[in-house]
Amino acid sequence: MEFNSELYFITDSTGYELEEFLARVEDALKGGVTMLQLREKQKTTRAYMELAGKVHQICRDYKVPLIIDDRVDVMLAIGAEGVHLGAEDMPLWIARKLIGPDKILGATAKTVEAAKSAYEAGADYLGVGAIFPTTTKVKTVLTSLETLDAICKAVPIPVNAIGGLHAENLDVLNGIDIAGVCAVSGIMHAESPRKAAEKMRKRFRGLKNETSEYFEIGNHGNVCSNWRSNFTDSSYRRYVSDGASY
Ligand code: TZP
Ligand code: MG
Repeated sequence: MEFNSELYFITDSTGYELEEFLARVEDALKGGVTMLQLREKQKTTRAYMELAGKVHQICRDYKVPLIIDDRVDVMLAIGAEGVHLGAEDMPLWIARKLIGPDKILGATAKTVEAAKSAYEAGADYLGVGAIFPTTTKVKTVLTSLETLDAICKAVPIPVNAIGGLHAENLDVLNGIDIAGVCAVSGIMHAESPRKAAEKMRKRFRGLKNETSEYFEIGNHGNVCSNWRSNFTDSSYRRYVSDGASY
């Protein structure tokens, strides 16, 4: 499955009525979000599934893949495009067995060793952070830019930076071979999620100052359409010309 992690919006429904939450999600998609993660920590399985189904419908309208945080069962039940797992969730290799080769498997990694293990266990992309302190409820520690850079160099799958990121502070990521940036509050709680997303994507693109030329192929054939890395191993890279890949 193809994905583009350039602007990865991670939702937080805490404190919003359903309608307002869904309206904010859609507004963000209008602003150019390329990938969306539904992240729910308090909901029952039933409530998580119901919300995921609604968000999935909106994502489909914008052709944006929906990734479910933590829960392989919820992802499979609603037919979402992928699942994101951390160190306390189901082991990645088991998740990969359950979801098959075509679903997107994301993993959190905070060290080079964890990044390599996640790649070897079947992850298609990594979320690395927190880069800046975050106001979002999460068990995390700060990850240095040096570690982020080392992770990008250590694995041939796309790496996204996460944690306290918004349009105004992306410059620190300059020169690091990330595929994209993740944001919860920078988009979710912005006065205008659409404008926040637009600005963040524009800034990220400015930072990268490049267009897509390569598809990188993860362990399982899931491809990231916006990213090119320093890896030259041809088993991971297909050159893309005129929309055709070979
Ligand atoms: N993992 C590391 S930091 C973080 C997660 C889930 C939260 C990011 O939220 P925000 O609001 O973009 O800082
Ligand atoms: Mg998790």
